[in-house]
Amino acid sequence: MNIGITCYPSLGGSGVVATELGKLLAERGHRVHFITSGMPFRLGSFHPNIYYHEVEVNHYDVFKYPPYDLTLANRMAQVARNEKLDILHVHYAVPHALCAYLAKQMVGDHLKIVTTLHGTDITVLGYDSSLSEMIRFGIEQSDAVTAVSNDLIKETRRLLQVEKEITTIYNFVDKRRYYPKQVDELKKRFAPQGEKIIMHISNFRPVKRTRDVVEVFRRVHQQMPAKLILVGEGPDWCEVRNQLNEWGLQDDVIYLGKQEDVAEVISLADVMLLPSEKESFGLVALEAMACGVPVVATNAGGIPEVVIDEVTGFLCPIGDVERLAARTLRLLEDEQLYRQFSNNGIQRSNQEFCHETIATAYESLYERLL
Ligand code: GMT
Repeated sequence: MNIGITCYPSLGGSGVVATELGKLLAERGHRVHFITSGMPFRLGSFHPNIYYHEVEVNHYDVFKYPPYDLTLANRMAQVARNEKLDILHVHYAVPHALCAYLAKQMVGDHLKIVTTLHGTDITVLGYDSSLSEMIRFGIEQSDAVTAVSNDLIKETRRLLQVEKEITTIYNFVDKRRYYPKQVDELKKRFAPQGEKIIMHISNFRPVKRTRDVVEVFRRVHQQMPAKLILVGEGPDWCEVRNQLNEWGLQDDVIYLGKQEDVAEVISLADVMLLPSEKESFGLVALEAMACGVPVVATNAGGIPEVVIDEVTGFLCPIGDVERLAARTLRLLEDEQLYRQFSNNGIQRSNQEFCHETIATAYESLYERLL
């Protein structure tokens, strides 16, 4: 098949999933055309079945705002025509589903549109009345719609009153790259006295509740020698840093910023902390499980579909920092429980979220549409 993929190419779970899926489809012999505003950051090395079509927005003085959405739709139509696309798979509804709809109007009905909902495109933007009509329309006009969790489907119906069929296709990890890595030497650099390592990875947006990460770490740190590794950057990053400094914790915090080889980094952690307020799936929780790192998270959104409470980690109510800290300590203090959760996580990620199974699910969906 000739498959077009549009996603946000910079850091973010939806871009990661879209890119990794494209790579798997290319490995399976499909020709994959990325139509994006920049090179998807996890695209990696050259593959003869992968093509990249940049969306370049012109900045004419006459426009107060550069018309990115229209340029994208135009580029989608060009690529669809030139490369004879069968499928245009867009990740994140806004504005991609609507751009794909416009492209289809330009090239004809043979182009099938698949929209994958990822989370904040519904759970945050769905509340925005300046966008919600457009999101609903984009979803309704797609030939097929998938969501990354059952909870996200429920939220889509609740917020947007969408009636269209939506199928859950979970996110995945490529188990050839996500497994417990040998990082003993590296670990000694970050935790030279054998301190336990708590890790948080996110874009530091308010929905991630990064202040709770600090609160939990402070409590754990009072009870045992521990280090906090923070990966990623975003709007709340400064506040987090200030708070950690104010509490005198700065010497036990490592800021890694944005990282590409997350499998290596995650393997450093003893616990992955994800205290989000909203999380349609929680890709980082899955990546942690695959690397044998138990997860302490909130029971927000789709997280319980990924992390099984008391099996692969612990789930706590949103904002309950006392409990999040107590659960983290329990895991770190009980070696047998820790090993059990770690093994359960590896097994669950391999069985339920294996890259092969999920790639086949998307492939079958495309075949059904054609
Ligand atoms: O988490 C974010 O803010 C980034 C966002 C994105 O668009 O990349 O992530 C969403 O999609 C990921 C991939 O499907 C999911 O794993 C995240 O749970 C989801 N984020 C939220 O729902 C907040």
